[in-house]
Amino acid sequence: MGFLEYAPAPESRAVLRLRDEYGLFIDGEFRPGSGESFTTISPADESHIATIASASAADVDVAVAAARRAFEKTWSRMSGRDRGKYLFRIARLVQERARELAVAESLDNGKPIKESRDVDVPLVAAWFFYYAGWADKLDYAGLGAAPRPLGVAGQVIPWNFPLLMLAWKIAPALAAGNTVVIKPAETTPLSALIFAEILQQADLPPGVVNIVTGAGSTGAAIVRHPDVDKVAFTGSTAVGREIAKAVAGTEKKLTLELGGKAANIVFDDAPIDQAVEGIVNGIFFNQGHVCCAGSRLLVQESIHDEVVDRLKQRLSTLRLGDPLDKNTDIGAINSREQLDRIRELSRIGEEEGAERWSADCVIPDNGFWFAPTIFTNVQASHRIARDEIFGPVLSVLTFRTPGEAIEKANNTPYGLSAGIWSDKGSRILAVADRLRAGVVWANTFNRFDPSSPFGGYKESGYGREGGRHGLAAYLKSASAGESARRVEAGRAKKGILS
Ligand code: TAP
Repeated sequence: MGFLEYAPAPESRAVLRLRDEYGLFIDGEFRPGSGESFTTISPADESHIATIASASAADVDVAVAAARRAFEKTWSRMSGRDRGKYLFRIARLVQERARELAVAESLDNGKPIKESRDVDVPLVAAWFFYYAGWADKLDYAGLGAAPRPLGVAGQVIPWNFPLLMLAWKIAPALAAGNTVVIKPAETTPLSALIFAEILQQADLPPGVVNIVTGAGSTGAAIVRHPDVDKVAFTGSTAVGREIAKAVAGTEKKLTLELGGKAANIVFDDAPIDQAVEGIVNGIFFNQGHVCCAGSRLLVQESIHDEVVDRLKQRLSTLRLGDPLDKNTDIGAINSREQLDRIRELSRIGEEEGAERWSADCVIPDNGFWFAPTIFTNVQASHRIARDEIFGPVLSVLTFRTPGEAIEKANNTPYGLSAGIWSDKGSRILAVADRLRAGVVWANTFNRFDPSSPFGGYKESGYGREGGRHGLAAYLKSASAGESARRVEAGRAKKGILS
């Protein structure tokens, strides 16, 4: 242990009230699944956490039927004000059980507790609070008076932000009056199942939210179910493509939030210390398992050496280890499969001629770990500059002029996010305007807010989540007759004669 080394500061697991087994959450209660159960493990030490039920196509059918009943009998008939009350209640319960949710998330996913505690869970509550506020104001969502919910939403989410992605999906769907069947990822079902308990605590009417755990085939059964009106998917571009094909030609509405390979552009007039922090946050937050991660650093040639040197110094101070330790900066990689992919792409990076540097940290004996890594001397044609690695690996490229930076930044099949670091506001605006990315951060990175729309261009998907735009994905405009009746009723209420 070195000079002024941090003492261990583990968050207690005692706050968790884990069950040995979790069933499917359908129609307001937990019930067994008819598929083969699976185990969820801690990626930090491969220890068993709980046994999880798996939903077959028949179970998905039961869940969709429950969602349909709830949609027709209760949820779509309830006033927006009352729906909002349930959402506020859920938000407050998330806050009350925040510590437990953060511990569960770090245990099951491997992310550092300081991130699940300070970022994921507060944002989950914020998402529910935000959309609770919208539930009785849908007339102002920009879709005309009295927009209608779509019906049953089938939602499939990934493992990198398990609870936050669930909130991004469920909160707007419910605010708009839809009911939900959602599948968390196979490696991270735990926080969704604790969330199911919160729904029971909130007395949400049965069937409004159904949580079905299982593998990709469970997701495919949801997406293909004929009684699902809306499909919302977050995950890889490959699976997104399959889903787009499955939904094509049906009446289903679709939003896809897929992968990314964001450019983080640092100009020579940028405040370097801030930029270095932003680069670290951009790619090493959540072990780089972030769709909008700043995985390609585009740095102006004149400051390349200085930035890379400072980055290496900074990375040498990051602490990798126990996700439940409050001092941990870099947690575990979520699964062996993901670790293999990161290793393989890094091996290819070296083979293609890029120069690899990894922080010198002690890797625990068990579990899945990867030291923060930087590749310099990267060419735009290298796989590590094109493929999404989805891990703590940064590819550094250089540029000389703003035009070259823009060209290189846009030279990707993706278009989810980008970052610009510069002292000049005019340059930031001019460059941002020409970047083909759904979100562009300036002198910061990886900032999320429920009121701000998020989504991609090109192979990063289509549709927006967050803000008023996020509601549009779960609503349809009222018919002309319905709008006219509504206006008439409003006039009558105010005593205006037509
Ligand atoms: P995927 O393998 O695509 O899995 C995502 C979800 O889809 C999981 O629940 C998965 O189930 C399920 N699934 C797998 N095959 C399916 C099929 N044929 N039909 C329906 N569902 C299926 O992605 P991942 O590895 O979990 O997540 C990483 C990817 O997600 C990255 O590319 C990342 O960029 C992207 N991502 C994007 C965003 C946004 S907002 N754009 C946010 C987070 C992540 P199993 O887990 O059981 O396999």
